[in-house]
Amino acid sequence: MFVDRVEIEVIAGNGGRGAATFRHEKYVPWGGPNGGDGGRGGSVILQVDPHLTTLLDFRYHRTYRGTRGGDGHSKDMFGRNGADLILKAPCGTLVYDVDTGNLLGDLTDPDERLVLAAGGRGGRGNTHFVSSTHQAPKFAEKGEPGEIRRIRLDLKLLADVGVIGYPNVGKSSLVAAISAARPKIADYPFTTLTPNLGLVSVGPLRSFVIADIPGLVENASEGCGLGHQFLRHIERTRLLVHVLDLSPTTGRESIQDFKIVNRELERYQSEPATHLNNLAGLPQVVALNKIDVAEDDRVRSIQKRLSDDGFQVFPISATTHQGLIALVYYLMDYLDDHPYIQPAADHVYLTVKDLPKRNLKDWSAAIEDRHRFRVSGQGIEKVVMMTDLDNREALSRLHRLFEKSGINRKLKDLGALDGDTVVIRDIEFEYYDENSDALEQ
Ligand SMILES: Nc1nc2c(ncn2[C@@H]2O[C@H](COP(=O)(O)OP(=O)(O)OP(=O)(O)O)[C@@H](O)[C@H]2O)c(=O)[nH]1
Ligand SMILES: [Mg+2]
Repeated sequence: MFVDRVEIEVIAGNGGRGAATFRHEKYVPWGGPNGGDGGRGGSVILQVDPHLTTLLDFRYHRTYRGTRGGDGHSKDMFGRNGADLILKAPCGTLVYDVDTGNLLGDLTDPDERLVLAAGGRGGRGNTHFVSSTHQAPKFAEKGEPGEIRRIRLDLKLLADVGVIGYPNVGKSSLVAAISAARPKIADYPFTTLTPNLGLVSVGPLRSFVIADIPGLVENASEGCGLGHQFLRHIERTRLLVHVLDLSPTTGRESIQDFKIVNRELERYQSEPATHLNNLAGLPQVVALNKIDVAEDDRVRSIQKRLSDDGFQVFPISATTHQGLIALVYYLMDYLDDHPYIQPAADHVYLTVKDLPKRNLKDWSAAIEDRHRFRVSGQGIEKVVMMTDLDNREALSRLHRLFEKSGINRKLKDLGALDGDTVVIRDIEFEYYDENSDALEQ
């Protein structure tokens, strides 16, 4: 089965907890703090596996998690880092953030990697919280939560040459005759239901990848036949081979078919709109197939007609292999003369690392209800989630931070009264005026 679009959820591992421990030495009953940091949570990473040609594996499993980081220990021992989860995808996989619509990356090189969700940092042990006024902090940080993201994987196969044409004209037969691929071939339309890739070797050193897709019929853009859905897989090719059937038994007019297919290419809209090729603008060569059973006069007249229109035309037979060498060498030479140029991106490629840094100053406070306020902001939410709220010292440190960052002042301006509820993420705090020391007790 061929799957070229999936949506998954990726959840990176949380960082491990920092330790809040103290040295125990002989004759030193209460040594200094020695709590080690928690380990980093495992990230979820997508990596290209050049042997894959489909996203099928993602069909059966929708949520992927990195491992949690280990907790820190006493004696300054750090927790173990969580294992990264490496997911494999074929070359040509475009990665989108479902919620923002941003293109996060376009994986085109073998073994290329992209972090889909970064693991959380480990919580710091209590050694980090020593200050001149506070020599023995009895608290440590909890680990940073791992990133959670909804991701769409969108495969657009990478091939050098695309084979197009009306159904049953011999597209798959051509690919089978010149490459090692063994696509299904049969004497009825829509034998090919999903794209096939074949590697064509030209002499000992040169080769190119050819893609065979299902046939196109009139009004494919409106969903007739198999519609336009597979055309995206030839968007990244550099040239197309348009196959026409010249056998007398089809009862079809080859030039007519040629026009129909080209009209459908013009109607094709890349979705989502990308910087990739406009199919109608790709160079085309024409393969007049089945010449083993065609009338010579007809071959000559169609060849002349299309040559006059400026096309390179190759009379061939995928069955007897007549004319294939000339076609293959032409394609190879064309590709050598027209190297693939990564199109200028009209998208911002954002990797997780490029995402805006979480800023403690970047928060907002709003009234949710009469006695209920919400404070949001990635930085402040993260600090709250990493604070061990059961620990009084840790809590008072958090309270000082609310004070220092101006959050308390803002809440007061919004009309917060003692005893009101302040929500950060899903954690509720009780508001007290900054002059009150209720939280510091
Ligand atoms: N005589 C003759 N028959 C051919 C030649 N090439 C293909 N055929 C026959 O044409 C029929 C269709 O071939 P396919 O290769 O399946 O055609 P296709 O264009 O891939 O068809 P779809 O995938 O259905 O669009 C098969 O019966 C082939 O054996 C040829 O050069 N000569
Ligand atoms: Mg076919």
